[in-house]
Amino acid sequence: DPRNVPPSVDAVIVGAGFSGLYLLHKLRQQGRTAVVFEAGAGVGGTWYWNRYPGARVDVESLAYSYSFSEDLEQEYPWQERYPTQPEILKYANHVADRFDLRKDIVFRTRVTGATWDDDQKVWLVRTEHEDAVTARFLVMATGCLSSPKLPEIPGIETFKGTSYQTSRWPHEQITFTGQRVGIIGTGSSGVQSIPVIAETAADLTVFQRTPSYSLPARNRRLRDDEIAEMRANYRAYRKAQRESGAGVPVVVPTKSALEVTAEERNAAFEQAWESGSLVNLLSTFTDFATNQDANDTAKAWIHDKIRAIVQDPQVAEDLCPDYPVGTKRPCLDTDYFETFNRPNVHLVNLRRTPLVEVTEKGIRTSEREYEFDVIVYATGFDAMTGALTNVDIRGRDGISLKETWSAGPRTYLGIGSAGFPNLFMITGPGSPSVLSNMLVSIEQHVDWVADAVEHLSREGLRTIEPTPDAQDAWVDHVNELASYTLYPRADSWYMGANVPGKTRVFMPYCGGVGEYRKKCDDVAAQGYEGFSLAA
Ligand code: NA7
Repeated sequence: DPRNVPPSVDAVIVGAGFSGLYLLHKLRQQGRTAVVFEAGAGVGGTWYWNRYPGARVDVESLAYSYSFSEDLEQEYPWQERYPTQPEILKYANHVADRFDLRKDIVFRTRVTGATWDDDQKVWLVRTEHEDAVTARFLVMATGCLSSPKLPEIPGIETFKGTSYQTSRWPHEQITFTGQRVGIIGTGSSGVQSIPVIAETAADLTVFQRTPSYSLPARNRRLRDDEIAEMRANYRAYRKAQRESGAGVPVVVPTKSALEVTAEERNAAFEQAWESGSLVNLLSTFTDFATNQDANDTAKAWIHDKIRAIVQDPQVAEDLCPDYPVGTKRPCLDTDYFETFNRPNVHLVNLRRTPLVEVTEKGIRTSEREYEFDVIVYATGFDAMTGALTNVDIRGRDGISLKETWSAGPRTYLGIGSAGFPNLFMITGPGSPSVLSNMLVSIEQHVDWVADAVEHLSREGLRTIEPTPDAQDAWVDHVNELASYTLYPRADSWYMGANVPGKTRVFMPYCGGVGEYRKKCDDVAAQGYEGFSLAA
């Protein structure tokens, strides 16, 4: 891994996850020069960092994979329905090797700032190692859930035992045998790791602020026949993915949850529960995401499931979420609720007894102190904007992206932001991103960005930048769509509600990846309508 930092390139790409890898490949195919800066020591982004026990994707492998190379699609030997983090990381490494990407990636290098030079029409990009690179384009391929956050309680550094963060998990094998473990956080990372940690820990105490809706994943090894069938139909399947709502084709619902009998409704929920697929649950009925009464039927049904699994009635009640189903990111699990029946697992409801501090010995709530050998923080991310605003990005006239977004992110299509010429975001706020199969959204954005770059070059143009009017209209549209849904009713990271002081605004575009793609394609077809292009 010799550091090979060119002084000047067509594009600086920040991040060597699935976005950065594909964009590098794509730009190279166009004959352009690019360098990728990656903070980690390897490729994979999210899947490089999130190595906690039980980490898995919750979209099926055959769908959560690149479609740009038919050879890759036909040859890659996926093992599991929902692959583990090591299997996904192996895939990312395979792609990096297969397309010879590493030679243009500079590892262990965090980008700290980027300043637009309006005379030269270039970005000057700086890194933590004092590299300085000029680039015509700056592409933030930094991921949506990549800037970790710890709980905002005092004393975290005083703990004398061992602390781990799920999103910064050590590379060596960690064992919990004989140890007293406390874990804070019950989002996907908590829900996936708790059952695995519980298997070996002497004792596991789960600190829960908000319970999650979770479905059994019914993970298993893929069968040869289903792989063969997918490979035979991949083109049609990929097309269906791109036209779908969430990047995973589903049977589109036709009925309201309120127009069918209770039996019919329960049968539909049961089928979704048995299928081990989140999108199946979220698409049982037409009005699931928009009508509280419709949503309440699913909520009550899932509460009954939890009560049927969890033996202690108080623990079961504490595990039942109160917000509408789907308004916070639901989880897929393996034996999550069952784990609370183990004698070595305890649940602390932080709504009753809030966290007060971390002490030398463990964790103190308003009720008492708990002593641990290990504390695990599964406390999530400064989602969607954190990785963008952590870099000191200065656009036209030195304006700061962070300051410009202080009242919430403002983008056009989630791809660009007014005042920041030649800056592209892959799956930025205002795009479907986290409401979709990320691979589908990533490929669509990368293709769109590469086409835009090609267009500029063909037309002899140097800059592209959203107009303030187009951006205002897009932000309004994204907000309006969200206002038709139940999403704003939950304190979710979609709303920025998990980060104290962050402005509450629903960040992703919730109109579906199919509609969104059409809009992006139309914009390009109209000569990049809503962007100003200049020589
Ligand atoms: P999430 O989903 O943001 O979960 C973080 C969890 O940590 C969640 O239960 C939080 O409770 C909890 N949390 C965060 N801060 C605190 C404090 N201060 N006190 C107590 N509890 C706290 O992150 P994940 O890593 O699990 O999953 C992220 C995404 O990755 C997931 O949605 C999938 O898309 C993949 P809260 O809900 O905020 O009350």
